Amino acid sequence: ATGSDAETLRGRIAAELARTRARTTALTEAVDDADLLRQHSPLMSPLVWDLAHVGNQEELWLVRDVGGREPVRQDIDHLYDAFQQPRRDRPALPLLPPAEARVYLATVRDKVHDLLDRVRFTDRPLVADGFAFGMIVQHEQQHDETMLATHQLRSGPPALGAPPPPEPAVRVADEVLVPAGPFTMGTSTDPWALDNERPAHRVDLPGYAIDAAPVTNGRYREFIADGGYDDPRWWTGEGWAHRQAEGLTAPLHWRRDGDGWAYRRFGRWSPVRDDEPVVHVCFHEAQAYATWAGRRLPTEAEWEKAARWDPVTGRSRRYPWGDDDPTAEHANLGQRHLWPAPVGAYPAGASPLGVHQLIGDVWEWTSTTFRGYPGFTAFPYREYSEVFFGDGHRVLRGGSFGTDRAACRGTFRNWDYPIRRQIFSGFRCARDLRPDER
Ligand code: AVJ
Ligand code: FE
Repeated sequence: ATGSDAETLRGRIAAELARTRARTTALTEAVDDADLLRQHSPLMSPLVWDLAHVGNQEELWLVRDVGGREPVRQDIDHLYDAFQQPRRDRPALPLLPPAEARVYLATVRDKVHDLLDRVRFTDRPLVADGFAFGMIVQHEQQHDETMLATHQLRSGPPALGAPPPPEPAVRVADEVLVPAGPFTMGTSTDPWALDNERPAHRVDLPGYAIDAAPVTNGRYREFIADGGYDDPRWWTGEGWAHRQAEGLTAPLHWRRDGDGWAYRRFGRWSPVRDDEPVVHVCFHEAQAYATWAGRRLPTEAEWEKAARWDPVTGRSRRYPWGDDDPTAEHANLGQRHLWPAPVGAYPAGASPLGVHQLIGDVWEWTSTTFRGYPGFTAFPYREYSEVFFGDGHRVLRGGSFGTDRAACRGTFRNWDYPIRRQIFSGFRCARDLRPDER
C-alpha cells in the first residue's frame, strides 16, 4: 500500500473506533451503577461485564498482540474470558466497578491510538488491511447489540429512547422466485470479513421462492389465533418438547391486550403493530410457523443468494443494493431506531429480484446448522467461530435494528441455539418451486 492509503486506513479505523465507543458509552451511561452491576436475565451478563470485556479483548488483540506492548491489567484476563466464565456466573465475579471499568477502557484506548499512529499495515495477516482493528471494532459492536438485548430484558423505567423507523414507502410482493443456478457464497476479498465468512465458493441451487419480506406480526398472529402453539403437527419433536417445557404461547415480550396483543419494547408497552417483522422468536417457533404456512425456512445459501446474487452480471455483491456501505436509506441498522421497520420502509435496500429488508430490522433464522465453509481456516483464534461448529447452533443472517453496519454485510454469519429468542430474531419463509414454475 502507498503511504496515503495507509493514512486513509488509519483515519477510517480511528473513526470506526470512536463511533463504536460512543455507542458503548451511551448504552452503559443510560442506567446507574447499581443497574450496570445487576443481572437482568441468567442469559445475559451484567452490562459492566460486557463493558470491561470489550476493553480486555482490545487489550489482548491490539495492545499485546499487534502492538507487542506490556499488559495493562493481566490480573483481570480470567474474569473477562467468556469461555472460563459462563454468563450465569458473571454477576458473582469480582468485576471491575463501573468507574474502574471506564478508566480501564480509556487506558487501553489511549494505547491503541498510539499504536495506530505507528503501525505498519504489512502483509502479516493480523494487520493487513487493518484486520485486527476491524475485528475489534466488530467485536465491540457485537457486544453493543448484546447490551441492547440486555436493555430489552431490563425491568423498571425506560432508559433508552429513539425515533420510530420510517413508514412504508412501497407495497411489497408476497414472494420472489429465484432461478436455479450457481452463485458465489462467502468472500475471500472483503478485508474485514471474519473467518467463518471465508473462503468464497460456488454453490449451485435449484430454483426456489423466498418471501419478499420478513414474516410480520400480523401473519404471526394468524398462526397464534389458529392454535399454532397447541398443534404438535407444525413443530419438530425437539421444538414441541421445548414449547411444552417452556410453555411458549407467543413471542418473547408479548402479552394479551384485550382481544389483541401488546409488546414491551425497552420498558414501554404498546399494541402490536401488524405490518412490522415479528421479532423475539426462537428457531423452533419460526420453523413451526413455516410448516403451518405450508412453507419452510430458507437455507443459509438460499438467503445469501437472494441477498447477493445479481441476475444481470451473475456476480455476488456485498449487499442486496450493491457494493456500497449501508446508509440510513438502505436499512434499519445501527440502533438508530429501537424496533423493526414496517414492511416496505426501505425500497432503496431491496435486491435486484425485489427481496426487501434482508439487511437490518431482524436477524433471520435459517434452517442451516453452523459449520465452516469448504476450505475454512480458523483465524485468528478458534474460539471466534470454529468451536461452535456443529454444536446445534443455527445460522441467522442479515443483522437487526441493533446491529452496526460494521458488523453486518451480505456474507456475515451469526449463530445461536435454536431455543434462543432474547436476541432480535425473526425470519422469512421459502419454498421449493412447483414443476410448472421451474
Ligand atoms: C457472533 C454474536 C454469536 O456474541 O456470542 C462476541 C459474537 N464473540 N464475543 C456472541 C462474539 C465473542 C458472538 N456472536
Ligand atoms: Fe466477546
